[in-house]
Parts: sequence; C-alpha cells; structure tokens
Amino acid sequence: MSADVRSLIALCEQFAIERPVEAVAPLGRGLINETYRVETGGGCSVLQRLNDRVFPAPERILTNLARLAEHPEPPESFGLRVPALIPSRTGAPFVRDASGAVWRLMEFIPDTCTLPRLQETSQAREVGRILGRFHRWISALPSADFAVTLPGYHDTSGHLKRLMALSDARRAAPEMGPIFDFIEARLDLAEALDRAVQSGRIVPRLTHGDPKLDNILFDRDGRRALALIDLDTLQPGLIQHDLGDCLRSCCNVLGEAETDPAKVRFDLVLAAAILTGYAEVTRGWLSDGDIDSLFDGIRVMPFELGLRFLTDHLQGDRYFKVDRPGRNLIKAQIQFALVADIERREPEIRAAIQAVFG
Ligand code: GN1
Ligand code: MG
Repeated sequence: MSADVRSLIALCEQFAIERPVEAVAPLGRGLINETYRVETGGGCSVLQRLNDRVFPAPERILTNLARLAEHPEPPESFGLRVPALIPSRTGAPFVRDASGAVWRLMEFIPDTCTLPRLQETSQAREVGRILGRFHRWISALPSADFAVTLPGYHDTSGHLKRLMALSDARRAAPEMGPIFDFIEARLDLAEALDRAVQSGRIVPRLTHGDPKLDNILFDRDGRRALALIDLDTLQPGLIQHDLGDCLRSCCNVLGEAETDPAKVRFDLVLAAAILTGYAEVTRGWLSDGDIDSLFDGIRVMPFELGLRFLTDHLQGDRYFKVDRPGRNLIKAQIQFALVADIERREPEIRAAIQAVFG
C-alpha cells in the first residue's frame, strides 16, 4: 500500500524543512519500510513510513536514533557519515498520519550511491572498513541504553521453532521435502551462537543488525564507502550477526534475487577483503572468542534468513515485500544454497579468518 503523492507532500510539510517540496519518488530496494526520496529546491531528504507489522513499537527506533544523536558525531577524518534525523515542526522525532502510522524524515547524504554488487576487492575492503568504523563508533555506547526495536530479530532458534510449528500441513508439497531435509540436518546450527554466549565466550553488544550491501553508501564512483544507513535494527546483538550478515549479502555476488540455487557461490576473495578492511580499523578489538565464533556467524546468518523467507512464504508473504507469490520460497532456497557453499568451503573460510585476525 503506497501513499499518493499529495498526501506524501502534506506529510513532508509537517517536518522542519525550509523549502517547499518539489518531488517525491520511491527510493531503494528495502523489503520492510516504505521509502521515498523527497526533493526540495535546497536538496534532498528521505521520507519513510516505518512498518508497524514488523516493528511492534516503531517510535522506539526514533528514541534509539535520538540517543545515538546525543553521542558526538564522528569527526570527518573518521570516515563515517551518519544521516541526521529531521524533526517535525513541533520538535518531535516523527509524525503520525491519520491511520496512526509513524513517518520520519532523514537527511539524504548527497553524491552517494549504493552498489548492486561488489565488483572489486578494493570495494569489499571499504565495506569492511565502514562496518568496522561503525562498530568502533558505537562501542562507546552502553547497549543497555538502547531499546530492542525488533524482539527476537536474530534469535535463530526462535525462527526455527516458528517454522517447525507451522510446517506440517505444507510439508506435503513436493518441493518442500528436500528443503526440510536440509534444515533438519542442521538443527544444531541454530544454537551455535547461543552456546557461545552461554559459555561466556562472546558477549552481546550494540550492533547495526542489517549491514547488507544495499545499506552501505559509496561515493559516486563507487570507490569509498561513506556511510552505513538503515539504523532501524540498531539494538543489542552480536558482532557475529553483523559480520555474518554483511558477508552473507556481499559475498553472494549473484544477489538475493538470483533464481537458480545451483549457481550460488560464496566469494571467498571478497570475504577475505571485507574481513581485512574490518580488521584494519578495529585491530585488537575482537576477543579470541569473537574470532573463534566468526565462522559460525557467517554460516548461521544465511541459514537464519532462509528460515525467515521460508516461514514468510508458508504464512502468505506477510513480512517481506514480494513482487510475486513464490518469491520468498526461491529466496529461501538461494540462502540455503549459500549455506551449503559456505559449508563446502569451511576450511578455506576458517583459514582466511585466521590469516586476517590470527
Ligand atoms: C530486510 O528492509 P531491509 O531490506 O533493510 C530485513 C533484514 C534482511 C533483509 C534481506 C527488519 O531488510 O533482516 O536481512 O531484508 N529487515 C528486517 O534483504 O527484517
Ligand atoms: Mg532494514
């Protein structure tokens, strides 16, 4: 359901922008929120309707962003831009429309682009650097000060349980057999990171939660990564979630929308470059337990997203936006194919982790 341009302009005008709005157009490839690029004579901003079927209390996202804004912005030399929130004319961090939905307006960082796929290892290194800088920047903040915007978000075991609870009736479909066999052979994987937390080998910290390639802004010629955007899931989590998800997204060079699972590969050269960039800016920050659990993070994140896509398919596509029925099923198969390739290449991936952090 997308709003018409006139009501979008009326919404924009409730925010503290000086010039009249000239144009509003859909922006980006996000699967959850509605996002628009807003043009005024003086520049651009980003208008978003936060998805209240996904986020139980969208205003918590804005509270977290306000908390983040209290933290001194990184100096220019640090190399991390953070888009500022534009308050409403009454000074509130968001505006509610007549239906009660929460809308926010954010600064559009000019002269940037997103990359549909990484072409060069130098870009991958930049991806690692921007994630590392982001982690370093937020590491000074107590994670307990931040609200959980999406409860159970990276609770892989919880996602697995929900899928298993609803699978019975649907398992009869012939294409489901091999998928459920694949999942059932990996029940243990869902708990790998939980076990590391319970044993005290890794500790929860504040994380981005969704550092996929689409959420990284590069300069116009695609050389330098300038910003990590989409802070909706900034909440306590694990470093392994962020690094695993970043590699899941960037090293599957055919992308999430590929339709042939047989073609899916995990690009180890890109993975090594991302980890190298990350280590360069965070050197010494990860503990031995963090490093030991990195491979589990890399393997578990595509598994978890596959479980989430499959669950959504079986529940009638209520969570992720789809362009046609069946899309979430194919997306799940692509993620599981990525898990399989990561498993095939486990020794090489572990060796790359050791070479970078060891
Ligand atoms: C969703 O909305 P978007 O596109 O930033 C999802 C992520 C998935 C991603 C897969 C809050 O992110 O967890 O990894 O799709 N965000 C949420 O593309 O569920
Ligand atoms: Mg997101």
